[in-house]
Amino acid sequence: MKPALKRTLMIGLLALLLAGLIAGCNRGRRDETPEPVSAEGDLPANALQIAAERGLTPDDINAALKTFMPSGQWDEYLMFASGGHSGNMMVIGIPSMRILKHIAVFTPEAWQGYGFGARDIEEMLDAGNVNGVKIRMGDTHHPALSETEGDYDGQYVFINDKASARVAVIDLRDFETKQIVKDPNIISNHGSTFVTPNTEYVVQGAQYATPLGWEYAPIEEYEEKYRGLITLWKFNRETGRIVPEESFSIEAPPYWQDLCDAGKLVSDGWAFCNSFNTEMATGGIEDGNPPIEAGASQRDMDYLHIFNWQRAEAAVKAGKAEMINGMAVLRMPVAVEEGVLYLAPEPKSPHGADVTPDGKYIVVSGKLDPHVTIYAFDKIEQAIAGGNWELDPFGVPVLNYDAVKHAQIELGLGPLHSIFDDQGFGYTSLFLDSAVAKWKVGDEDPESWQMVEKLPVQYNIGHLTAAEGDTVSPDGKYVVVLNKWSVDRFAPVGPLLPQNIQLVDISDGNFKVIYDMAMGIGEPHNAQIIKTDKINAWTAYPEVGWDPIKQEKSEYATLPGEERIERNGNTVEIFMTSVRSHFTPERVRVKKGDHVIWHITNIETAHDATHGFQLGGHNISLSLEPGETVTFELDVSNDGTYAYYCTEFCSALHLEMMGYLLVEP
Ligand code: CUK
Ligand code: CUA
Repeated sequence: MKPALKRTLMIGLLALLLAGLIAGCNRGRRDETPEPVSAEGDLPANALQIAAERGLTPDDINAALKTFMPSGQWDEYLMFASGGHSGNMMVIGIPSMRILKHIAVFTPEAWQGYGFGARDIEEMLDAGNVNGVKIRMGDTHHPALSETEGDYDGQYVFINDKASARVAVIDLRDFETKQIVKDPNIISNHGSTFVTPNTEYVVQGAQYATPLGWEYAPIEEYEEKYRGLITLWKFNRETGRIVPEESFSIEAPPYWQDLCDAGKLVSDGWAFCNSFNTEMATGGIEDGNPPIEAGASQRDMDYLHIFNWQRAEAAVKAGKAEMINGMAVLRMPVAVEEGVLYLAPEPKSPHGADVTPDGKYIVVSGKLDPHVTIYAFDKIEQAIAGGNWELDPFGVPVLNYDAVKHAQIELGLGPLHSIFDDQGFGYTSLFLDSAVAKWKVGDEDPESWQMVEKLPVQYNIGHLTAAEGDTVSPDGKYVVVLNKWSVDRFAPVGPLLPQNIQLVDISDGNFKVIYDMAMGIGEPHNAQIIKTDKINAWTAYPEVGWDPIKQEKSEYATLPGEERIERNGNTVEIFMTSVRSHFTPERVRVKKGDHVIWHITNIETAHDATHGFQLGGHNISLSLEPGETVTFELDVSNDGTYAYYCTEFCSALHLEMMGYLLVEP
């Protein structure tokens, strides 16, 4: 037997042994449930004493009992929260509020080997570059779980980057980002991402208007040249990718489009985006104009954008779109002609637009109006059919407000976003009041829409979310409020404070905060909460030698015994394996000036047997999850002696899991 093969076999055996040991002690959920307490109250004798010593109130004890997760037990729900200007996404267990994962999306993240050398990931991130500028940050706002018939299906999650108008696709088999697409015609998005009920499209509304393609135009020509945009990114569920060639945009007036929501059930085929700054203020305080925030808040009404994506799709297929910077765009006059785009007045500087679970009503919150305004979808249809509109300065029909407005509920100051439970209640965040308003979702009778009660939260709530709360069948049980300020809620950590994410118990008529969670790694804007058992995540990649970006076996997969170093002129290609506690080969010799292509396959298949790889002095950090093959490339411009080593404490001999890169002068 060749020594190399013999060594490989020995290492393989050792790995199997260790894998067995680990699998034996790691069965996931708690499998031997000790006898639970009985309802008659056989609590440990010191329970009340502990509570008294800690100064806990009965409410505190109740909250602790509802959120405590026994060791080894799984949370009932997973919350996908945006990470704001961290550019990433978080996965948080509910009700424990434990952070389970920080998913790297737009911003490099060394722990996950994301954006530090891995070639496929660099290529994916580069697809989001703008005009040749390498973009390695983002501002994520609205995660959207994929849906089937208006219900979360647990397959994918999407999220936007507001700063550069990009959208990312994350596959929930491995919770990793697979694709980033850049809108070629806008530079900021905000009404993004929202999916249509069968994830046919990922909806993206723009925000700050620019000329299409963000080319230069004097700001004095704002009304003529600047435009808003709504993009429908076509999603292919089989390939798990957005298909830009089948995607299209709808040109809109240069109002600042804000949040969007897709219609569902009766309103399927339609989508709704509100807007602000229909004043078309552009600032210029230097030139004696009102400041932007005042200029953009002068009118009593802004416009809800109501658009039919199915008609838009048909018009694009009929060749009525214009190609602009490689994207099919339905220009405004065509969109109006085809019955694709309408507006409806909405009070005043609105923020959230949320469709009720039955798809019959659209709830709009005006930041500067104490009400939420409810539009009835059937009234919108009637107004459209009856031509009950006037034209805005861009020729877009503005439906008669009184004809489409169904009800208003006075909730309090600064209403932003709304979400729903399973008992027929809506919940709206009140930013200025620092409170959540609970209200009755009514019916055809406008008087049936009623305020119920208010809950103070700490402080300045932005979004709120509920268990499956924006699907056709909300679960109730929990509302999570995502507060912007935490001020005095946590021990001091310097001037930059965490946000305060609070869990609210809404089960059985409750309406109480039961957990404060400091979010110290980003500012979550929106979040969505899905039942944990809808997620079918892999524990290891399906085959050893897996390429997670292509989701198929890699052409560079290297199995034990196939490790080698090949030289071709100045190019050196390394085929390496990793297994507890060993990289093969252990010595890599190259010459200064060589181009190195380095493939590493983690040949482990055991649950959690991840290795990391960092190479000092070269900015290389990889995560090698069980079965994964990763490639990085390097121009070795400095001679010297470098250590590479495993960064995950994977075994007792983890510190020995290393090797030398020897660069000869
Ligand atoms: S936004 Cu941040 S609180 Cu981007 Cu949906 Cu309202
Ligand atoms: Cu592999 Cu540590």
